[in-house]
Amino acid sequence: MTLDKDKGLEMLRVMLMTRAIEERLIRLYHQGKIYGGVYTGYGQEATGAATAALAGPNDIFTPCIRNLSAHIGRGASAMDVFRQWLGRKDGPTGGRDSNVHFGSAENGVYAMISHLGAMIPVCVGAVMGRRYRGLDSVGFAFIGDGGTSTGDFHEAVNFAAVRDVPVVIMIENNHYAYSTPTREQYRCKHLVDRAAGYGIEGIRVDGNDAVAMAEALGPVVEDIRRNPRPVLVEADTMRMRGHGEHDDFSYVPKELLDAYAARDPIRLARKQAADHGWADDAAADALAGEIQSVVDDAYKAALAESRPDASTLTLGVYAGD
Ligand SMILES: Cc1ncc(C[n+]2csc(CCOP(=O)(O)OP(=O)(O)O)c2C)c(N)n1
Repeated sequence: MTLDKDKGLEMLRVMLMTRAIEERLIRLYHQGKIYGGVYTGYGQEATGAATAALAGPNDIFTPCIRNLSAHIGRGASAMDVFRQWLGRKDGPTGGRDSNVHFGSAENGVYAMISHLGAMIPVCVGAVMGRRYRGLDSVGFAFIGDGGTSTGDFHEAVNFAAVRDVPVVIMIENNHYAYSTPTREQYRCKHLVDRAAGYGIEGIRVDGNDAVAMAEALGPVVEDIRRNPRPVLVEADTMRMRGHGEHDDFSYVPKELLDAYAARDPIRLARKQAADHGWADDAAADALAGEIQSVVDDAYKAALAESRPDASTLTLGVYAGD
């Protein structure tokens, strides 16, 4: 599959937007303006950008904590994200949550819950529901290397396999599950080797190269949309910051970080854009500048907004409130 200029530039936009938002969230966290932790997908922006570029309007996404780019790729704005993290009343969760647990029914993005693996069966079930209604939906379920050790992961992948549910189960292998390295997580060579055990196809991709990933997965997504079945994808990537901003990640060898810094997803996307003739350096700089000003305006505007009024605390607990 060869990507066109629109898709190529859209992926670059999504990654630049995600990076600019997360850089600001990190600062807001260190300024004490965000309650609780801040978890980012810094260095992992390509997976969400590539999958969103391949998805259709009826598709379902269940992102995890590293997948802000999937939210952005499906239509979330910088304002949505800052309102959410700052707990503002007009944010996606109305200020009830000030963390990653937000989604958008309109965009087909389900708000994650924290229990690792638990969103995969949700994604599988949601796609089945839409398929029963005659829609052409495909699911995109994200999980980390650590999350693949859960029972929910196994149950959901096996169930999707025997029911032929078209879901892309995207394992982002970023080398660490908090401080647990992959050598203490699994014994197979690659996580994607497990696909054979489920009787499904497995594909290993460079998780930092959005263009290469979209080119590799594009035909697969089209095929499972027509001939429904799940596919297991392992994206090789790296968590470039701590588990959350409270974590100094001193347990990660510097050489590993250096190796992946040289393959930063945005750097690769810019190179691909230049090589394909979609955007030269000046055009990519201009795009980054425009995005930065959108992000700067959004966080300032969100900071100026109010939190929900305490008297509304019990509203929305039951449907119809
Ligand atoms: C079932 C379950 N066990 C433990 C946790 C606590 N926990 C949250 S994130 C995390 C590490 C996740 O690692 P991984 O799946 O590799 O994703 P990454 O953070 O590297 O993206 C753990 C242990 C949890 N949320 N759910």
